[in-house]
Amino acid sequence: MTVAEKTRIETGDDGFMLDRATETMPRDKLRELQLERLKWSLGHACTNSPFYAKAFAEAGVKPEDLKSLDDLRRFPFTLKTDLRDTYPFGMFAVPRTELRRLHASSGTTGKPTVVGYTAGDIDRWADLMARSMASGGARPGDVVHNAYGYGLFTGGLGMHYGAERLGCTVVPISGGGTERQIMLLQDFASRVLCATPSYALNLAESAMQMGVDPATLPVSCGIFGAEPWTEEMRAELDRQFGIRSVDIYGLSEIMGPGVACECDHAREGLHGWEDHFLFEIIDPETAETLPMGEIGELVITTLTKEALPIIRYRTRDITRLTDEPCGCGRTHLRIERITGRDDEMMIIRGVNVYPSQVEAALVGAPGLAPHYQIVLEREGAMDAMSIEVEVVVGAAESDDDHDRIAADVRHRIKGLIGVTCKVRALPPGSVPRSQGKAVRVRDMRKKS
Ligand code: DLL
Repeated sequence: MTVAEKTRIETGDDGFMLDRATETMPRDKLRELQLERLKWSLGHACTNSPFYAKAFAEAGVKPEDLKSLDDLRRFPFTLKTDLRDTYPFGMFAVPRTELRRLHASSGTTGKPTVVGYTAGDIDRWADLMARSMASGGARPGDVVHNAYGYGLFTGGLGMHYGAERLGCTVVPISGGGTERQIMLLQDFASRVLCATPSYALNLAESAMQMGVDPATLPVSCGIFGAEPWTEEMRAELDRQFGIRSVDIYGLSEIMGPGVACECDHAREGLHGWEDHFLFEIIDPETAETLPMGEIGELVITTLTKEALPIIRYRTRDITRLTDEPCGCGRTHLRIERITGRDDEMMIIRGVNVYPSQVEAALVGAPGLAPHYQIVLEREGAMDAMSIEVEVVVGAAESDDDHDRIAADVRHRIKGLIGVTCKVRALPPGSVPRSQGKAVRVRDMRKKS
């Protein structure tokens, strides 16, 4: 099928959808489709992946035991360590010669997590990315400036194939070379900017340093994700660029970007594409499945992946689901903006704190630039958090000014999160800028 044939444009009263029939499928039909595909996925995993054959046997379950979607609870979880333990190809369910592409997560230490795709997997991924981008406001014919990193990271190529499938013109710029990016954004008249939110912020700042107001750039749609970010950060990015930005979610173990994406209509939660994935929320402590609407850990099962079917993957991402109808007309459930990963949660004087809560308290505060880092230290037997913020140019002349701004931030954090912490207000440009996924936390506990 050609790109033009694939890029089926359907418009209606409620706007633009790439695949209206699927995106607005009644929920009972969607569940029927999920059940049929889930049976296939469990059977495929059990027959073709020795890892799953063993895992199912140990849990005493067979694919035939699944009669309803609820029966999935009887099947075992998959953990990130399972992918590491079977490095590199141990979980794949197709012969190596069927793999058309490999990606890998960077990982801070040791071996990366390797994922693989058949030609069919890459094709479906492009479809889902095109669907996500269309839902987020991209249109065929747009120039898409793709500043997600290319390479083993799924962001760059995932977006790239999706944008081409949608019928856009892709600028495969990747991350870095920030000043050049501003020039090309202007010269190529890119309407869509794809980047991590922290890198998008870096781009806006560089534009200003070059004397270019980011609001005058031709961009009107931002497709931002790959890291946690807040409504406050969205407001900041939308204001600086003069755009409407949407949140896109995904993870390499499940596919890459495009597992879920907000619609630019509501921007209230990310539509999780239920024709290809099954979403659950569990209690991260007990691993019990929680009802719709409860906050917990997101667990995802692939329904159509050939090379690497994944059953009940514990993402460690904390969020909640809703199947309330969305104003855009799409029927696929929505995943609330991810608060953070459960392994990023800090316990500060007995209070659970996610970096995103700190971001929400900081971004938009008077005199502050939207750049920050959290430093974790050990104070006796307790963890202590200090926050490095940055003042905007002209906001602080003297040490007293810096102290006043720091005291104000300390007060905001205490009021909004309920913890007392040290705050250092640093001169403009002091906090490291992101080229991709931002490093928000500097953990000094092991070193001190
Ligand atoms: O980050 C895939 C991606 C690329 C998503 C581009 C969106 C855009 P990984 O490198 O495997 O894949 O990292 C996946 O990043 O489990 C979350 O913890 C986090 N993450 C991804 N998107 C979001 C988001 C890509 N929108 C991990 N909000 C996930 C919050 C996100 N966290």
